[in-house]
Amino acid sequence: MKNLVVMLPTLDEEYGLREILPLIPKGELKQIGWQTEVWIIDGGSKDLSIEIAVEYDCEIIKQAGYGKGAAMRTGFNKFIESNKDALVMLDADGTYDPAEIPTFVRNLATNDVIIGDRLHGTIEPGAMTRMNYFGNHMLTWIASALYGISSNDLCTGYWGFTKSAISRMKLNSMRFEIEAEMYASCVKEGIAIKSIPINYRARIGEAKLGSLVDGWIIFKKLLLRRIFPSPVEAITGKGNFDID
Ligand SMILES: Nc1nc2c(ncn2[C@@H]2O[C@H](COP(=O)(O)OP(=O)(O)O)[C@@H](O)[C@H]2O)c(=O)[nH]1
Ligand SMILES: [Mg+2]
Repeated sequence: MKNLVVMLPTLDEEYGLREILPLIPKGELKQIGWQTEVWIIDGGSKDLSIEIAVEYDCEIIKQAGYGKGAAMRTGFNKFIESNKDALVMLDADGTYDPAEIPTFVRNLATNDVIIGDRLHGTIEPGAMTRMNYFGNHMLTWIASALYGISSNDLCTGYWGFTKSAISRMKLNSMRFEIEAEMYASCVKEGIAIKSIPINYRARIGEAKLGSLVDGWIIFKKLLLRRIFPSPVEAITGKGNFDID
């Protein structure tokens, strides 16, 4: 039996967690040879997120620093030190369907990194504002043009990784630019990314991403990593959590 971590960055997602935690298909994963543990990387939730996570036997990890990027790096570090074999991350807000986790895991048998591609999958009505739709396409196009390796959906929050891929990525993002940096780092390290189309649903609860400011930060990160391919200090979450 191999060991899988399902990692959920969480900041006040009681409604999302209530919906998705029961949908994580641990039984189906066991049938295909995977024992699953769910890690909640908590950014200091003040609602009932933690209580719900405890109810569903999740491991609760307090993130270092602030922001989704710092949270993912906290989780990646813990994963590297663990005896687990693969990791699937998805947002805790109900936008991604946990029923698709086994597809990610099956694809990890022959690929190091899998992304859930919303832009060539199904975006349910109301799931993405017009501005976000435009912004996601534009950033994805810019990433492909800058790096010469096509990205299908730069900002997706649904990813699967082998341990080797996570150990090789070098990251220092604090916020929502983390996915762009993961793409850039995979290109730099020569790790191929396979896309699989997924279903993207409307969020449950309140969004934390402010489209314009975060779009700008993502764009700057793409440029920065094109010029300086690795961060100077923080490597996969180790090091400084205060720099931006
Ligand atoms: N641990 C942690 N999670 C966060 C933080 N900010 C956002 N998240 C989580 O990251 C995921 C994506 O956030 P969301 O607001 O939905 O952004 P969007 O989907 O990109 O619009 C959700 O599961 C959030 O709860 C943070 O500072 N810390
Ligand atoms: Mg979301």
